[in-house]
Amino acid sequence: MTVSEEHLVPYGLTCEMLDEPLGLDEPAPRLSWKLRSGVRGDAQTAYRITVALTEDDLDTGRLLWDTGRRAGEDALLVPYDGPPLQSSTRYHWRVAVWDARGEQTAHAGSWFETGLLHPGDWKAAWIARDPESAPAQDPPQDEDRTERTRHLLPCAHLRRDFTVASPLVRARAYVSARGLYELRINGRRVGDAELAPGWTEYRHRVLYQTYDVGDLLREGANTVGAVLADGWWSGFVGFDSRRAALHYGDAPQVIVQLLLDFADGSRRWVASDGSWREHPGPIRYADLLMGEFVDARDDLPGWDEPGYDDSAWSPVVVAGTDTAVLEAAPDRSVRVLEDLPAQAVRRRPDGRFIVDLGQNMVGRVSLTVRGARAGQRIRLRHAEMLTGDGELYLDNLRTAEATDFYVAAGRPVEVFEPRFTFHGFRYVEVAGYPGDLRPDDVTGRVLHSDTPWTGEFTCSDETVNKLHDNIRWGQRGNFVSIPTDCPQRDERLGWLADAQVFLPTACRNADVSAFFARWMRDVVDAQHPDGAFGDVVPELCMLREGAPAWGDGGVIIPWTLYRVYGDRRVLERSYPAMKAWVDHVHRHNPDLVWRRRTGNHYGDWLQVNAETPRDLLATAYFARSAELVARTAAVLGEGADAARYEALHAAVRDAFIDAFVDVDDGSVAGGTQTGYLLALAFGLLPPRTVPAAVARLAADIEAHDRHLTTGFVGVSLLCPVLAEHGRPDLAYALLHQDTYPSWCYSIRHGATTIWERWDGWTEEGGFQSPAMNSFNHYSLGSVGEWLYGGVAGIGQHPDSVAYRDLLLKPTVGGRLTSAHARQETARGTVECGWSLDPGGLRVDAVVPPGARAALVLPTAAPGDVREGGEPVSGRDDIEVVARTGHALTVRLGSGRYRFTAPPPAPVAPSSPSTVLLQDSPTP
Ligand code: RAM
Repeated sequence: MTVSEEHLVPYGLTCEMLDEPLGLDEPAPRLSWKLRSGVRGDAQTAYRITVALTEDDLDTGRLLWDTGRRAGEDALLVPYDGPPLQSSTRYHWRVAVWDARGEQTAHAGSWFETGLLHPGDWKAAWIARDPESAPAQDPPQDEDRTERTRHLLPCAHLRRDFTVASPLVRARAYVSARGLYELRINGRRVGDAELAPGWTEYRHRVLYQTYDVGDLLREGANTVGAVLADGWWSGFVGFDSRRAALHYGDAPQVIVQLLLDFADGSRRWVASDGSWREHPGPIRYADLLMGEFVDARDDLPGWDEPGYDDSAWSPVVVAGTDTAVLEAAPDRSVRVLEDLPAQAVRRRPDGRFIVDLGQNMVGRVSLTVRGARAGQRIRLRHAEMLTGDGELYLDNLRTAEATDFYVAAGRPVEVFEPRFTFHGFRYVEVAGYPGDLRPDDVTGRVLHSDTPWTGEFTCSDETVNKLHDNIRWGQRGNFVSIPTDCPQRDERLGWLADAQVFLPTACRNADVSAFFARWMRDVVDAQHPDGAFGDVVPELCMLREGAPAWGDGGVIIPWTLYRVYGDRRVLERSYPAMKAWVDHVHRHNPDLVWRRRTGNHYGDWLQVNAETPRDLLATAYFARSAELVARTAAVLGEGADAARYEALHAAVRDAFIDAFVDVDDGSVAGGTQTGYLLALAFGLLPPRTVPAAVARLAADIEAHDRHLTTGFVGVSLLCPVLAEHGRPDLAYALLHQDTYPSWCYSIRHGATTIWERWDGWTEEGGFQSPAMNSFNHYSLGSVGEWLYGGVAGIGQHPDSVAYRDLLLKPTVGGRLTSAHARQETARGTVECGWSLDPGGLRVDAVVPPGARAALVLPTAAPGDVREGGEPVSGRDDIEVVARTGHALTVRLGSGRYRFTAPPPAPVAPSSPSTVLLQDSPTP
């Protein structure tokens, strides 16, 4: 329908937070749309959703479900409530909206498709290479095999031929693996998912992907094939020096089911079973940590096409028929989402080349090889950093070998790109390359979970922009199927604290709703029977109960997803587990100071000589989790629970004050920045104590010559707490600081990602201990949230959900002369930005239909504020709600606004700290 963009228009339609999802298995999938309108103050006043089997049916009114005209602003996650959905069926849906005048202005349509909803829908069996079958290849004798790679087995290629006897109207492939798979049909790769089916808590769920394969099949002879690698199922995972065999299985398996719908209305399944045949092929081994070894002389030309002679291949074995563990992937796959050209190639005296991609990235390289002789062996090693003499710095990879081998087939031009491994690197060493390696021969293929970018931040300071860029690279590199801590060494685990501190930043940058909601299912399922969440999920290597701030991720993450995306279902599904966690902590700490059952208590991990008392940190988190469980209970209508956990929250807060706070002088035990930050951010102090505590926090930062000392736990709170409590000057001082320890210190020394440790590399000490020193960790990048929320000023009211009640509060300060953020929220586009120029201050804001905003405009002359060139008072589109000496607060409905005002008075670093601390020095 063509409509004027002037009026209310729905766009960005999603089902289960995905755009046109293929193969969902939610029985009541939720439909959402965003809104835009050129009319100020516009809002949706009613909507109507219709669902049918075809678009024609939507037009002609042959509907399966029709909400009728429903009054209200709802546009988010409206659950389908029509007749039960059928398996493997596409449903078309349409939403029509009525605007603020009550007129129907536009409609938009989309579709979703169901997967295999019922256990009986799976006809396929898990198949695998027969461990008894004679190896079709000589046992590995490659001199480059190491102790760890010696026992890795070739990637099985599995195939079968089949005939399509009559015209098809539709074909689907449902595929999964215990391991990693690549599906092939008639010589072509199916889909572009990488590392599929992804990593989940395999004991509870293995995901399957759905592909539309209609274009790949033809009438007559067809072939389906799969290549199978160990991946997380049976490869090396984490830092145990053993293979994952002990965690999951000892060899990979695949399950494939093709659905063929014929023009005559009949249907046929082609399913993996004992009739498939198997052969090793060119991939001698592939392992996520160790790397991939391809011998192109063993290529199997035509193996995935009809007419191939597989008589020398071995029969597969049926490894199982258990399909209950299979769930439709509810989020987007890992994909190659960017290519990086090599920036420079340096030849070493011995003929090796060191390639610089200019960016610490995650993925692998594509290497073009020209004129190699058959059997020529090329070795690729990967590293994040170089040593002083220009060689790869490999020590921090620990036991991860991150080494790929390619043995050339001897063709004039060959391209090597490993398929079942990934590395974290900026530099690649290429050894054994024939002739001269040119930058054009190497491309960095960046892969990560496809979580669409939704946020933009930019400001007038290039170092701050670089920090933002580095934060985003940390997000890319560590959202690989699960949120990991690091992508390079033998770890790459789903640490809960890292995830919870970074999640607010992640949600600003990208739509991580489906990605995190899916991971939360695993967090819940991995909960220990007594209620403890783990430190890492999927749970392996670290089997103890979660530490304070780590286990609490199980409470904080679903709450954050609800606040940002309005995902109530993730709250409902996590709620019993959230409660059980708080009950577990409470049961073992009846005196409400969390001292017992603290797991591997990491404290304020990787702080800088400022150890926060661990009981204090733990108790602050106990209070926070109790509070969030209470708020969750209230959202879910569990009134009695809400009261009970609110009482617990209040009691833990009292216990915190008794144990750790001097309410008169504002000191908090230990006197660390993180101690003050936790007390202030989590609302643990009596109001009268707050100013003194802020002053002490500020004094500590000053005492460190305006440097931070925070680790993973405190760092995300620093700038927001300082700015909220009247010290934006200090928040900016820390943001701009570029001597050690600071964010910009790493940038000054060439960082292109966020480092795990403030002192990952220093001028004085060089590299930190290689025992734990990642150069691609997102935790210390949790300041990204403040760039959007504080610097540019996009926030929401504490009770607001999915940016319904915006709080736009730009923070003019630091070295900046402008800052601007744009966020595609679940409701639509939100923008806030400011610039200082000789004419004064300009503030731009965009509020989507259905949202409203309070905008706090910092200016020395609130009486002189104008919008669109006109004064703001007496207007019906802008309500002035407060005027103080240095700010004007206005309330806005939807629309695009441009305010101009005299600039704010320079922020005088307020001095209560000085006054106070003369009387009572810091402890
Ligand atoms: C290391 C990593 C990780 C952190 C744990 C406690 O393995 O730094 O990010 O969460 O320690």
